[in-house]
Amino acid sequence: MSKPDVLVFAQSPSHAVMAQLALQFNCHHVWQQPASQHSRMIDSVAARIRAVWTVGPLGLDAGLIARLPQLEVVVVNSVGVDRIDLPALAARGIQVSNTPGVLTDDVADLAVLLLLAAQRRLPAMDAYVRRGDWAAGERLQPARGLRGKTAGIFGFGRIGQAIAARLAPFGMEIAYFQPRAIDGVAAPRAASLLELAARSDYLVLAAPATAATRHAVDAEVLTALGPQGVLVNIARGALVDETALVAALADGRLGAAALDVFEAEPQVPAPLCALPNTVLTPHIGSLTVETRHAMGQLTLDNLCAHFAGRPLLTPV
Ligand code: 8YV
Repeated sequence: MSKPDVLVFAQSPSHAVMAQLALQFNCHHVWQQPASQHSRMIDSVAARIRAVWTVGPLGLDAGLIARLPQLEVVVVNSVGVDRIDLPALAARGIQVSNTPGVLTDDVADLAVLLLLAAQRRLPAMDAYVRRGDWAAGERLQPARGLRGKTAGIFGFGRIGQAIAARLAPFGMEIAYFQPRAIDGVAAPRAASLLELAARSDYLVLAAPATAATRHAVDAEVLTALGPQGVLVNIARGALVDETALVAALADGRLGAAALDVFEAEPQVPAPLCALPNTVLTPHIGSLTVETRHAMGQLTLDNLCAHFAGRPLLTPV
């Protein structure tokens, strides 16, 4: 029997995963082509495509879905599926999988790294040494300590709770907000995101991007977080009104921001790069050898399960 045709939009850095994918499927690697060739390449194989392999940040829109008449399954090598048109897929009974769980630890670790880097002004301190300011006797102001401060976590699912578990041993108080209260957790739930921001020194975003969370972190929330407050975002750029964020950071209503995700990534607003009170990373929460292998393997296992007539392991 011939191998199922799969449209592959993004490479996994795991060679083992890519090798298994090539062995078991007839792969059409869109990512290997220059962007100008994508449409032509997709058209040339569209009629045969039974599966799509993609990642959350790239997404999959209704227009492309409509071009694939034989599509049965979409495997997303990410946990976030906010850019995948789920209603368009559901309307055709096309199954979708993602990669929950396997990236939790690394993403939570990055949240802590960003929080500490913003708190202790790591990029500025590194620059201070490299510029020779230390040797020149330039004065330094002390940072603020973590013990006794409150970390407010917006979105208290797997990743939010893993961040809380890492921050509590620093002597921090933890609070969270999300619409649904979670039973059996010690952390108190704030009545709203605004209330969470007002009681927090650090506001850490770990919520999914949805219509309800889009720009939830607005000027009012940022002002409530305050001049000593720090915003940390390892979730999705769409959660934050970036124009309001730039304004709050520039006029001192907000202390600092540490961001791994941006609304129009890989484009990062120039003012965020120019501000001294930001720490910026290029969406690397899950970017470790181990986690990217585990994500790729889970994505592949979902694909294999579908074509073996078994249920998806991690359906969306
Ligand atoms: C990216 C993420 O998917 O899982 C998610 O939702 O945002 C990241 O892990 C990754 O960069 C894409 O491979």
